[in-house]
Amino acid sequence: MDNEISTQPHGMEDVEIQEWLESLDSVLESSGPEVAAEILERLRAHATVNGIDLPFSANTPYANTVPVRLQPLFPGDQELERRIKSLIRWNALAMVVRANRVEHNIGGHISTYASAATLYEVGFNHFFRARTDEFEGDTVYFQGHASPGMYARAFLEGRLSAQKLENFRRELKPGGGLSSYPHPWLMPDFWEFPTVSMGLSPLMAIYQARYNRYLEDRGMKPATDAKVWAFLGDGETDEPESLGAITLASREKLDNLIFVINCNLQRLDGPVRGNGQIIQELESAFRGARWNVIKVLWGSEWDPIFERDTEGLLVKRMGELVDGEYQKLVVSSGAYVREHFFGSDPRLLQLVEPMSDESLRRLRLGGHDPRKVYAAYKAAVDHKGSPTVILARTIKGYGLGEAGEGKNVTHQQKKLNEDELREFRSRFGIPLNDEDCIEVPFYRPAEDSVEIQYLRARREALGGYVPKRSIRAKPLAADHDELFKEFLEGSEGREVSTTMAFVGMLRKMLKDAEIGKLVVPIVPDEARTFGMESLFRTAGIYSSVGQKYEPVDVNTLLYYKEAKDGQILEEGITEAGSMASCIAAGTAYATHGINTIPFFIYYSMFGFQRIADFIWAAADMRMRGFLLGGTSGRTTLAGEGLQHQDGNSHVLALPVPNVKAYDPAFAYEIAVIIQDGIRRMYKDGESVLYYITVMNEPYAMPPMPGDVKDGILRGMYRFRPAANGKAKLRAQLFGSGAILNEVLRAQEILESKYGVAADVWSVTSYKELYNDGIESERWNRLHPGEKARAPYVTICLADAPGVLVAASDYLKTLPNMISKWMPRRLASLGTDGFGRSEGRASLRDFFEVDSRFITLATLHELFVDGKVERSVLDKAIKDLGINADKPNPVVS
Ligand SMILES: Cc1ncc(C[n+]2csc(CCOP(=O)(O)OP(=O)(O)O)c2C)c(N)n1
Ligand SMILES: [Mg+2]
Repeated sequence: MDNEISTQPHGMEDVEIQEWLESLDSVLESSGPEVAAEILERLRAHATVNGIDLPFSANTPYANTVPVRLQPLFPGDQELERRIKSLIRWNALAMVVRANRVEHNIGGHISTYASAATLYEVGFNHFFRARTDEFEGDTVYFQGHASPGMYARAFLEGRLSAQKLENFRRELKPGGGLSSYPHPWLMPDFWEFPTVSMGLSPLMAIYQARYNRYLEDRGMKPATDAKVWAFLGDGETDEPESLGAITLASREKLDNLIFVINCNLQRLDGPVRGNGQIIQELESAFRGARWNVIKVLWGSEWDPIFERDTEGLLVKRMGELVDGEYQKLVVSSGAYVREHFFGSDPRLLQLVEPMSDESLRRLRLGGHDPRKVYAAYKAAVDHKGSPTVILARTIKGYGLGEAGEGKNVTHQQKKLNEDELREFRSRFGIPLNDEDCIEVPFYRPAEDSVEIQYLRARREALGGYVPKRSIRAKPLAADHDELFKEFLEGSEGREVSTTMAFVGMLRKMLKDAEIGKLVVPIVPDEARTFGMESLFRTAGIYSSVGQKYEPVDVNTLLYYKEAKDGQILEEGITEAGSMASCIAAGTAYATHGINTIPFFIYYSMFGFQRIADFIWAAADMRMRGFLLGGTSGRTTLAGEGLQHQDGNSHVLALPVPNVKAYDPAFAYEIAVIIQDGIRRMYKDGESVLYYITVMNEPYAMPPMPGDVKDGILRGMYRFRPAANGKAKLRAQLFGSGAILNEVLRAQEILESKYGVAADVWSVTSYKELYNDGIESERWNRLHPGEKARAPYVTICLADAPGVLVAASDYLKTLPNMISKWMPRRLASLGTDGFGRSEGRASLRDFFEVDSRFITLATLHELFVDGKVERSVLDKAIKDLGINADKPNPVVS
């Protein structure tokens, strides 16, 4: 094991080792730890120079990082805090047990909080500062599965009623209940951060801490010593997102960030690292990433044993055991511990000779000892220059005894039998008699009890209650008509893409008096792809250290300008990290009381497809802001092939209820959507966010054809009616994004070559149309006696004659899902299938979405209706140059 401290290397005499240790001790005593560290460093260098190949290890011994002599005095009333914690333990357990008695299998977790209670209570009583008018407060990400403990505490604090606790996981009961996990969507006055999809919260916490610095560096909030605390499980660290950004945290010197990893050595199925040591593994990962690592492994009961052990035998022994063995030890008798742990060396046995078996059994782990946890937290908040991770050893299901303590099944434990309940009650001294306790009532001491008084006083001293969510930003005032006006006027023939149009709007928004400072452009190393490099110079790229080098392109107009007050978050190649920044920015209206407006622009294929779970969490968190899917459209993004060309994201946006998804074709549509989005989110305070796809095909942007704003926002409007409304052959064509141009070309071909007069509609949002349609259906079903409501699609097409054909750069399912509210059959063209590395024209031929295929689809619909002859179709296929035997893109 690489953390061993060997006492007898290669036959070396104990006495020699002893001398070295003693001289180090004396340096430590006379000159302090810095000098001792300096000497060791010099020794290491000296050894290297002399050819000694020192093995690399990022580990320290398997011992507490804060030595007893540096342990601060515990400032609280330990006995009272223990009693309060016991009551919270009881109520947290009661909540889950009761819920599962009422409704079998409703779920809930007992053992996670049971293991973490001390970690939280020390935080609540001494560290977590609430948000107040004077102080922004600490930000705490609670481990999702520990939520019963947070509810139980809020119950003691008088913030949640017994009724609410009774309805844990039964939120739809009269009077409301409590959500299973932290969900701001469901409990918007309580929870701030959804944490239960494991791995998301550690990454979000890192970017939150970084965003706090960004706001400070840009002068948008005062610099404070507020901390971001993230509580996570040791099993959770296997999620790639958990450790995925830890080097950003150290690079940015985020000493406002503290991770607390509850190392109970277990996850759901069993041990996290039965054959290894998760704590040492995490220590080396975090130390390697230059975090400040504080291990809290052993409780105070161990201190005298360590003190007796002058040879370092104990710490050596501790480093030898694998986690599977440790898991067994913590649930074993004192005699077993003596034999199997201390029994490996007679000298170790001697160390614990004076101790009874019972006192050996009672040797606590560090994470269950408030004094040790306090010492670690204090060291963490005082630490400067890097983020801190606390690795705290605990027992999963602590206190559950036979009902699950340390057992592999404990994660799933939701029911306790009568004996187990009585035992738990007795162990934690809950004042309930044998009879009452098996009913598992919630227990709250009287308001004037010392427990409640103490708990309240502690929270008062720390500024109020945590967690608590409130919207602290004032709504925006302006309408921004002036700002967006120019984009309604078209490009006067100049060919621009919708991406360029958007960047133009962004540039203008950045200069606006009201929102200019609030706009936060976020890009994952793709700004040049989107033509945003001009913003580098004007807005600057945020860097906490400014720019320490002269950029290679300094002599150019658009040089790469990094600045401490830079506005752009250029995150590098991390969509997950960029999304986490976007979330921090888009929830700052609550977290900081600042209406920052994120515009996160990325390669659309790497958005919903890659980081959908973060977007889901953002939606739960009531994030406000804009996601921009750049280079979107499976046939519009040419050349890039199957892994880049996005025909999916609008389908993947469907499930997120409060995401408004738009596939605009023209600059004015984007302007209308963004202006309205800012109003809805930042003026009217709606909990929605926007997904807008922008494309890279340049074409002339037309002016807005009359007042079609309402249609743009609701999902469709007639863009260009047929020239000859009296023609016999009629059609309605629907297009979205860049494919609308293909539809317009088809309109011309149909009119000039086939005598078909077609109206062209721009469909800006199939999702909006779909939601409106299902809402009308639902209302009609529930109100059969009242005048039926018609979906917006139906209203739009009420008098629209002819056959119906839709084409987009996305899956055919989008138009299909609204077709039932259309007056007649719909033919849908779309880009189902894998993309290809090809040019735009070939791609549109391959996916059958170009003007020729739209023309053919229209003629075919007319043929099916008996309006044109077969021969017209045959001729059209020939004239349009369509290969009828081409491969089917869906399956090729
Ligand atoms: C992404 C994700 N995958 C799986 C789960 C299901 N799950 C919930 S708790 C849990 C085990 C948690 O173990 P650990 O992180 O060690 O936390 P502990 O309860 O031991 O403190 C799992 C697998 C989840 N919530 N999220
Ligand atoms: Mg665990």
